[in-house]
Amino acid sequence: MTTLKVYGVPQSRAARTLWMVEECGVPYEHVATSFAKDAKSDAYKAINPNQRIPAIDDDGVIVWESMAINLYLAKKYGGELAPKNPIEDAHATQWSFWVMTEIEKPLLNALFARTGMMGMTKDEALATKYFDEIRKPLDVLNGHLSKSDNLLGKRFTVADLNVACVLNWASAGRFSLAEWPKVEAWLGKCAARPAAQKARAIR
Ligand SMILES: N[C@@H](CCC(=O)N[C@@H](CS)C(=O)NCC(=O)O)C(=O)O
Repeated sequence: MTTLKVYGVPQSRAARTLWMVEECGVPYEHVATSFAKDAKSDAYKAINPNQRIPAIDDDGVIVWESMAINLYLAKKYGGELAPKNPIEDAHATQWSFWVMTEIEKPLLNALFARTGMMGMTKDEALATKYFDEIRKPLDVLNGHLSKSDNLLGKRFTVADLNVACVLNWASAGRFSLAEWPKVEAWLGKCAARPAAQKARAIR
């Protein structure tokens, strides 16, 4: 019996959760909660009082915040995707916080400014200004990936998934990452994973 529910339409940050559950190979029910309407209902408020997506209900355990959800799913169902010791755990947390604080907001703003999504006026100068804010963090990531195949070492883990799912917005906005060749190559490998492709197909 499926006890894991994933809330959120795939055209949202819920795509991260869907990628993770596909990696875990765990049975789940996808509740395609829209952020504009369904997430504002009283019923959903009981799942996520912030009224945002994604959220999960794992047999009564409710978790919201996309990075926290993925770290939880990795540890519970992820096998090799999970941190194996406190050091890996610290580094998985580090990279997850890093991508949310250093990359997510400017990259999303750059995407909106370039594409006019979410009602924004297309403004290429603004898109460039926002993208410029992530150049330094991209240098940091490129430097790390020059010494390591993946973020925690040889194998692909939740740290890679959490960082890659945010950086995927660069291709959605047609921002070239060619200046950061290690990042570009690593991101390509992440996106080619069967679970990532399966999650994308849900759209
Ligand atoms: N920090 C949260 C952000 C969640 C979030 O903002 N989700 C958007 C959809 S991608 C949402 O629900 N927006 C509705 C709103 O802000 O009212 C996370 O990573 O889970």
